[in-house]
Amino acid sequence: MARPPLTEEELVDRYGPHLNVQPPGGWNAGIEPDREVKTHCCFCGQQCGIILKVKDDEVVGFEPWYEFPFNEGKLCPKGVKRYLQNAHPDRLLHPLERDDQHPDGFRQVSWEHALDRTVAEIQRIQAEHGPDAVAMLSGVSLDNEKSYLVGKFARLALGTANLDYNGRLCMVSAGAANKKALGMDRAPNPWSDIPLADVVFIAGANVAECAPITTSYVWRARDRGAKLIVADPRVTPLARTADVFLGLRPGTDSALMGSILHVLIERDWLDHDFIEQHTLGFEEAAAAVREYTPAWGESITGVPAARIEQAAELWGTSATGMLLHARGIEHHTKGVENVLSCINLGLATGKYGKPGCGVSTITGQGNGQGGREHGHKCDQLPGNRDITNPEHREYIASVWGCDVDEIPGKGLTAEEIVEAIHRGEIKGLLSICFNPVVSLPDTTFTKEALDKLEFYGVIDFFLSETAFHADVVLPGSLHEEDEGTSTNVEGRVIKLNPSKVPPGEARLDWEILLDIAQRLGKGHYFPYTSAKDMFEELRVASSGGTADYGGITWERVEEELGVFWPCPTEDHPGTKRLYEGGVFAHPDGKARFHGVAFRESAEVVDDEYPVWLTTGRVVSQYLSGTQTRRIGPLVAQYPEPLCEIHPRLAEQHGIADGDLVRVTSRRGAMEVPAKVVSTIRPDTVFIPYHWAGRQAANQLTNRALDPVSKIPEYKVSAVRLERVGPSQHVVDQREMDLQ
Ligand SMILES: Nc1nc2c(c(=O)[nH]1)N[C@H]1C(S)=C(S)[C@@H](COP(=O)(O)OP(=O)(O)OC[C@H]3O[C@@H](n4cnc5c(=O)[nH]c(N)nc54)[C@H](O)[C@@H]3O)O[C@H]1N2
Ligand SMILES: Nc1nc2c(c(=O)[nH]1)N[C@H]1C(S)=C(S)[C@@H](COP(=O)(O)OP(=O)(O)OC[C@H]3O[C@@H](n4cnc5c(=O)[nH]c(N)nc54)[C@H](O)[C@@H]3O)O[C@H]1N2
Ligand code: SF4
Ligand SMILES: [Mo]
Repeated sequence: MARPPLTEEELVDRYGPHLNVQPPGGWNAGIEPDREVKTHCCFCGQQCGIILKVKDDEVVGFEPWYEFPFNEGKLCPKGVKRYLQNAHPDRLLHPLERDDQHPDGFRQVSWEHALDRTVAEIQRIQAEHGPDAVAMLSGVSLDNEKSYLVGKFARLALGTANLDYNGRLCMVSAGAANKKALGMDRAPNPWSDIPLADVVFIAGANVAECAPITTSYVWRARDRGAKLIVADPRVTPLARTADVFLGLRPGTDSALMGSILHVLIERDWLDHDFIEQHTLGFEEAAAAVREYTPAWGESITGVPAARIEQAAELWGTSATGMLLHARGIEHHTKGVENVLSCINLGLATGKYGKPGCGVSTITGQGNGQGGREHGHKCDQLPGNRDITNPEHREYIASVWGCDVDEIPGKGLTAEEIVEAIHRGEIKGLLSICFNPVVSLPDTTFTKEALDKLEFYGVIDFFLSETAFHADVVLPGSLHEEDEGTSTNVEGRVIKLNPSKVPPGEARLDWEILLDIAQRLGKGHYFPYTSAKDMFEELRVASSGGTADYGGITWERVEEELGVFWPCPTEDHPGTKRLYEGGVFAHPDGKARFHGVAFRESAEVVDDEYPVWLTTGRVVSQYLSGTQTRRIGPLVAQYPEPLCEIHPRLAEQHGIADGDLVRVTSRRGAMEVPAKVVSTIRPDTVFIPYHWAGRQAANQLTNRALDPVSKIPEYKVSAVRLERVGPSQHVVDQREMDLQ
């Protein structure tokens, strides 16, 4: 039986007064705002338009922004409640320094002291161990301006090669595959193309909970009669309405897509003209799937052969079609291959460069798109340039006014940085907008690594579980306190407007970085007085790159309600749909097929660990939860992680709904209440990962990485289950937050 929702009293009782359960002044208090600010939601990559109501320099509520074309006023529960993190009692208001004698573990210090200590430690470590012994980790909840700044800051102020970002846990498999196959890394379509598709194929994306606004685009296609195919080990809310549901075993997407390609070829549901004129490598892709009959596909994926044929027929015989994928196919040691196998289906049937046609990745974090273009990544320079390409380096050196040799080479990726810290090779770390203790696989390993650091500085607005391992915590800015641009799931650049100033002694993130650069003696490279100065430089730095923002101005973005890149000049309208006329972004204009052979995940089930574990999200919580676990109504909706188990698997283990279950993998174990549901495969369990400490799903996950993208395999681990007893609430949430 489902548990009744917690009352407000129960919530405060259980989670403590640090939880914001009410807006200032109470619900619907009818507060008259002083100002209304048109901006965008701080959470996912949909970047919905929203109007924030501001009174006395506090955000006190929101209004729908109906004119913004992407969401037309619609918001999901997180967008509606996001303003409650504002004025939160946990907000960091002063710099902190580790103090093991202090009851909180930290003492309050002056900015002067915090910055001096940070810079002194960076300089000491670099003098003793070389520049790359200090690494930086960053995140793409940061806007384009800050993403650009961090890329330049790490290379020129810190002088380290070892900069990477949390998109490494998110978008990189899609990014690598898009670049390999199509020459450019962006969804090929504006979302207004979705309603024009005759078939919508959703692979490894829980659209209704994780890209909620995209649901309305799918409904519009359905209203026109479009068919829906969904591939997921769980019958997600949208999958319940699918014409063809492909309930595959986790980690078998390339086998599924390979079998579909096999059928397309066998039945000749191919666009031969398109293949001939606009692509290379079809033979190689066809050869790889020669043996992948639907019967073989069934034996690997568990999806009945007849359904594989049905999916192939719908995709192959529809005049238009869009395939949307997300982390369900990308969080794998073969994440890049999985995406390439989807792109093969699009190319084989000519579904590119036309209205209602395309294979698109659904971006994750707020600026998951823009943040992966402007030099945040360990191998990248602005405009999606390559840090190992001499011409690209020369160009960026000319924009930055530095010697080309001052720009370090390619560095380590996020998980590799943590491994190098664990090995003792990297000794100092600065992080902004990243919570690796909760979000990286194998929590124990991550914590061990962080505790080996000689110096760790964190910039955040809450004391995240990771910040708790820091030596110095610098209080940065919340989304609504800064100004800049972000790039949504469609490649549409949008404008974020400030509602208030940071409280207490908290400062804008970019001002903190500029101060550190100044103290490191590199201030001359960062002569900015506003975020707009950084955007103007980003425009020049990205010009001529594949992600070209040269013609985009803040003013245009506001006036046009978003501008799509590439947009090389101010009189260029921006590019909504890529690859029109079958012209791809490789120098010869042709797309590449790839031969994709199925291989197993890094870890497979066996007698000791006989159950597949996959992890992901729920609608009311966001990422590592630092923000949404502090917003009362969102916590009320889903207060703690639950383990989804099929009734048959539950019965085998004597588990009833609500019972506490111990889930054990080779990395660790956790105890979590069971949610017995018939919407999951009987050989698989699912745990959302938004919680910390003993409630963290990443205690169980595997550090195995995709060899190309270096994304961790969050979607496949082998576990065993044991019933512990009837449900109980294991620990106090406050204790959790601090572990
Ligand atoms: N509510 C909410 N929304 C979010 C976020 C959030 O934290 N909360 N985060 C944002 C971010 S950063 C991201 S990356 C996106 C993620 O968005 P999604 O990728 O849609 O979300 P996930 O829950 O990680 O995984 C999606 C689906 O993959 C399925 N899956 C698991 N294993 C496999 C597999 O092997 N193959 C296939 N085909 N499917 C599999 C899961 O059952 C799940 O339904 O969401 C964004 N939006
Ligand atoms: N098991 C499992 N693990 C996963 C996933 C999964 O599906 N399963 N998904 C992975 C994915 S797709 C992602 S994207 C990652 C996300 O993992 P993280 O990036 O670690 O998660 P966030 O919650 O975004 O952490 C961001 C931190 O930055 C802070 N922050 C947010 N905005 C700002 C800002 O503007 N300025 C500053 N200074 N700080 C800010 C927040 O308070 C928070 O502490 O998790 C990954 N981990
Ligand atoms: S769909 Fe994403 S951007 Fe829109 S309101 Fe929800 S979390 Fe915010
Ligand atoms: Mo993500």
